[in-house]
Amino acid sequence: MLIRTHNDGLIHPLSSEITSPEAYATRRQLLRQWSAGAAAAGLAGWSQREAIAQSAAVSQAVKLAALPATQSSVQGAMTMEKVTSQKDATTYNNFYEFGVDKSDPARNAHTLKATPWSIEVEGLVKKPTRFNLEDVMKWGAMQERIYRMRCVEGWSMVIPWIGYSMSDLIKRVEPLPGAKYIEFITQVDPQTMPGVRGGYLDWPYIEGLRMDEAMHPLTLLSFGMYGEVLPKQNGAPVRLVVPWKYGFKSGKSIVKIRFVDKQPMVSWAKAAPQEYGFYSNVNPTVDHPRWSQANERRIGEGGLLDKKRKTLMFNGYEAQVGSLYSGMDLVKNF
Ligand SMILES: Nc1nc2c(c(=O)[nH]1)N[C@H]1C(S)=C(S)[C@@H](COP(=O)(O)O)O[C@H]1N2
Ligand SMILES: [Mo]
Repeated sequence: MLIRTHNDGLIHPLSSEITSPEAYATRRQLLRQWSAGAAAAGLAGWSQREAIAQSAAVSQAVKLAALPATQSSVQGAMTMEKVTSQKDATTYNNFYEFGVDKSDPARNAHTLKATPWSIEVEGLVKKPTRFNLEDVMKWGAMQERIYRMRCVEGWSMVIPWIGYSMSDLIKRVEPLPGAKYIEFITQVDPQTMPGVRGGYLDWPYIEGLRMDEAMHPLTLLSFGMYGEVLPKQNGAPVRLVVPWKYGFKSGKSIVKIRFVDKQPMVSWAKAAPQEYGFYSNVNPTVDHPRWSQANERRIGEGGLLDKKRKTLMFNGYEAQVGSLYSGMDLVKNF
């Protein structure tokens, strides 16, 4: 794979436009290439694999398949802000299943077994079914979307995701009228996820959205980033991306989607209910109990000493999503 650096200007070419022509192929071929890449990595000797793991650049070491996409026309989906470097986006991560340090996922996530993969759709839907990832990938047209992402810890990035609106999946599985919320349950495997043995959270990692939030066109079911399939440390092979909420709402490596009638208990609210609520909308006026949420540090803009940016209401997506919360007390519903 060519390692492409996104341009630094205000206009971002579509990742697929700068992909070599031979990288275009059907999704089935892409998935085959992808698993072949993973297998080749598996054949490498122990010491070599250790070296790869230590390099904190696993995503570059394991060749990732291109994931063609068209530019999104969804309102607000293509921010013109400078895109974070692919290196930063793939080496500074939160994925507690692989450890709690920012560098742990890039170092440890190579053990994640991302293929074969299936997603179980259960609860209040017409016909609960387990689907193969390859089939789910065909339920929507792959689009590139450049989203601002803001972690609850106070840092942010701009990432060119690839995927389709979650609403495409929801319509496809036909929720019953009683379905008011969706629970997203992610992979938990102590054999391949060293952090799971660490007991930081009550596994599996679970996230949730209200049905109208999940149906919002900006809510993305993501299969790739930077023109390629998702690196493991970023939640391969499929994750949620909800750009107006703190980063933790964007659950990685989803294995189950459950339609429910009551607000689900989600991992971070369960772990620290006084600090994390169900909604977790980015809101510069509602502080975390232990720190302000008024500002953020954009990764790649010069480190800890760099001047901070002001955090925007709903992470800058207020025009698109503000109406979902009209009349709600956002201090109470944090
Ligand atoms: N399964 C799982 N998903 C997760 C997390 C996690 O620990 N486990 N961390 C969340 C947090 S706190 C953030 S900020 C984002 C980070 O996504 P990125 O590493 O792709 O930027 O993933 C979210 N999704
Ligand atoms: Mo986060």
